[in-house]
Amino acid sequence: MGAKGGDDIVNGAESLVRTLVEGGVDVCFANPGTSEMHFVAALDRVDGMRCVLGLFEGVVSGAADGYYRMSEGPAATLLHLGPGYANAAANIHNANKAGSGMVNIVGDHATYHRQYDAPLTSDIETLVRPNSHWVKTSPDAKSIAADGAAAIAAARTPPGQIATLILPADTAWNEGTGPVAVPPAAKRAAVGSGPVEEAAKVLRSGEPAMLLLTGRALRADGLALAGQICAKTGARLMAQGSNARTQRGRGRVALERVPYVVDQALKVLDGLKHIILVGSRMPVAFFAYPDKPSLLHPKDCQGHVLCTLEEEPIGALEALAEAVGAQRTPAPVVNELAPLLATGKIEPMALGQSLGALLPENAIVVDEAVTTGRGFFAPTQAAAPHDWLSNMGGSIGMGLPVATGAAVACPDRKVVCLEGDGSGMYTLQALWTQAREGLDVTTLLFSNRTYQILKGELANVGAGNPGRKALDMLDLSRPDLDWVGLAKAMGVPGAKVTTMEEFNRRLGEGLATPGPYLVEVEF
Ligand SMILES: Cc1ncc(C[n+]2csc(CCOP(=O)(O)OP(=O)(O)O)c2C)c(N)n1
Ligand SMILES: [Mg+2]
Repeated sequence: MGAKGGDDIVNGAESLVRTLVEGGVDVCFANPGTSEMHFVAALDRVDGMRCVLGLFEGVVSGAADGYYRMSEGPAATLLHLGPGYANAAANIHNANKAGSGMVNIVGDHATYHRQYDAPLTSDIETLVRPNSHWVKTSPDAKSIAADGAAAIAAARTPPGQIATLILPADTAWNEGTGPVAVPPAAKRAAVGSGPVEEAAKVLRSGEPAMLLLTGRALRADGLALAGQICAKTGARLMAQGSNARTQRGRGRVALERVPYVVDQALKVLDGLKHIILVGSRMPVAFFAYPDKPSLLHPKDCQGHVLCTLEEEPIGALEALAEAVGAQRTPAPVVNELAPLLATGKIEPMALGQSLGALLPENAIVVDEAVTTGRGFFAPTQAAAPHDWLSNMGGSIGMGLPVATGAAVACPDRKVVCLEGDGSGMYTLQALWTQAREGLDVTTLLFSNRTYQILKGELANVGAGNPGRKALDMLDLSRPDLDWVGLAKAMGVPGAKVTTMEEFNRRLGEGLATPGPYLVEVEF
């Protein structure tokens, strides 16, 4: 069998790349291998595809997640067989929970080569299925473009889906077709009158009620409507514990999140009789703990679905505002001044305060600050308007990659990545991609040299008093990580700070200079 794919014919890989570009998928986060070489070669022959190399597949998939959250269009990923996918899987899990769409292209052995069980052979379909809404192995080169178009359509299905196209090497190098047009994107379904009437009835009853928001409803327009409804009816307003993208800051309706700590969450939700679910589900504890409930709402509290995550929330909130007569009620927006800079010793609330003071207008905040950042919402509430992106799937190592993808999606906006030292070590290669692509990301690396959160969790699960061996599993010292050195080695300048004055200066410096910058916050 002669390998084709010279300049004279359009091979399968090229027909796929053309289909992607013409279908509006013009960014590909990639970590290729031999089976993807024809795809890589096609990049030179097709204009319009921006290809971004990640040096670990978790960077690739996390970047696709951040890209989708900010651009609302899927990026492609290029991954090398089963192991490449497996390395990407944790951040695909996170993206899936975030409702982010992406088109994964996973190379495979040539169809006729699979039977010989060469080293990289594995059952890719089985590996990818749990985190993919759409899976297909392309059977031949003539099918690839059509399969690619179907994958894009699947990825665009609201709120965003994971589509995985497996590309055997011979389907990439044999003669393909022209590009295939992508079917029109599915629209979010409108909510009917039933759920609106039910929610309105609950709100009119005067019983203690709360609107619980997530997903698309957390943009400024949805928040304004929810703010009007709550101001008019006296209902409370909250967001889920984690949310893919929340618009916050001055001029917007502020809201609290359901706390992570079970006892705090139980207290916050105590007394409620009704929760109106706007894209959300009834709140559940992140983990089970002995003698604590999994469900966080009071026993006699009822849930009412106004809309699901897939449905269109703005129309539903408009209809609800009308039904309760809130159209002319002013939404209670934040109009305080941003906080002043904190000084002195570094501690979490001081960091939040200075962050609130310095966040530039329209910043994108990616939050994987874990314990350090748990209280950052309050002091950043009156910061300049910004978007806040959280970890949706609980798999740490999303922060630096999501920030990378968000910066690719929004080159005119400043990205501020809040990163724990433990979480940061999973996917620190993202810093290299930020340097190579000149991405405007300022990373605040919270170097407490521990898995701090797990110290609390050890006690919470009733595991008893930890001894030396157990504590060593939660400790990141011996040796201490040199984050400024790590960043520098990957082409990202940075500085270490040990006081709030230095923090303020260095964060200011990072924000004022284009390109990536890292502040190692030692405390
Ligand atoms: C993929 C994955 N592995 C392990 C964990 C368990 N885990 C949760 S938080 C955490 C440590 C976080 O440490 P760090 O980022 O330093 O946050 P800190 O609590 O110190 O602020 C670990 C290991 C996880 N959530 N995901
Ligand atoms: Mg830590």
